[in-house]
Formats: sequence, C-alpha cells, structure tokens
Amino acid sequence: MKRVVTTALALTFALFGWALAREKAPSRKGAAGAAKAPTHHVLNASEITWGEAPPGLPAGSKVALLQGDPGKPGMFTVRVKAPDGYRVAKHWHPTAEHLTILSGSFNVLMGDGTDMSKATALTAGAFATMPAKMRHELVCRGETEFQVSAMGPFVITYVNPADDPRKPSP
Ligand SMILES: [Cu+2]
Repeated sequence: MKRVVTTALALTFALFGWALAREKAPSRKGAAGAAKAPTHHVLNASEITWGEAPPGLPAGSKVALLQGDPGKPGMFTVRVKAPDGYRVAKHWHPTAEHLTILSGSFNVLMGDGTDMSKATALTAGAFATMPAKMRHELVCRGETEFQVSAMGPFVITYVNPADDPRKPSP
C-alpha cells in the first residue's frame, strides 16, 4: 500500500514537474508589487506558451499551463491542443476535473463502460465536470482544444496500466 502511495506521488511529479519550468505566463502585479500578494492574471492567446504533452498523457498533444501548479495543492488550469484521433484511455484523478471545450470534438465516455459509441460529443462552448475518482476516457475528432481546471495535486491513474504512457516499471 505504501508503495502505491509513493508511486502515485512520483507520478504526480513526473507528470507535472515540467510545468514549473515552462510557466512563462506574465503575471502583472499591482503597483505595490508585493511578491506574495494576490493579484490578477491576464493572458492573451498570443502569450500562451505551448509545450509537449507531459509524460502522463499520450504523445502528440500540446499543453500550456495557464494558472497554478498541478503538482501542488490549489487550483490550476491547463489548455490542451490534441490532434484528430487523440485518445486518452480509461483513467481517473484524485480530485474533480472541470472541462471546457474550445474547438473540435471531445468525445468522452463517463464511467466504467468501454463502448465509445456511447460517448458524449462535446464541441466548442461545452462544459463538463466529473467528481474525483470517476472513470472516464476520451477521443478527439478533428483537432480539438480544451481546457482543464482542477485542484492539485493532480494525478492521472490509468485503469489498465498497459495504457499508461509512462510505462512505470513493475
Ligand atoms: Cu481526465
């Protein structure tokens, strides 16, 4: 059991450690400029810095961290740009996931079922939320851009370990 917890923690950092290094989003402080004071955060689309998918996601997507740090407690938001046919196999997270679809078609199947013909197609403007630990899988039709907000620490656990692109050693 302890090993499972340790592995999960390790995966958290493996998955999102990249994000810290990539965050270049401008943070505009108030006139006082206090380092730790809460402040607003604005980001135009042209200012978003895209990187490769983190190891916990299948290769091929681009990911941008917009806010927060998925590896730490607290709210974070990431944007994902996925190619046609991009699939994330059945998985779950320790915290609730909130999705906004910006373009393309995000086909999500909630629960333990595997019949993707029963997936719900979400298109631009759609929103979905699912509670912590709810199983889900998805496939994108056409280039699809979506945004994920959740509370960290955030982990992706694949129901079938063979689907895990990190391929953790047994
Ligand atoms: Cu998910």
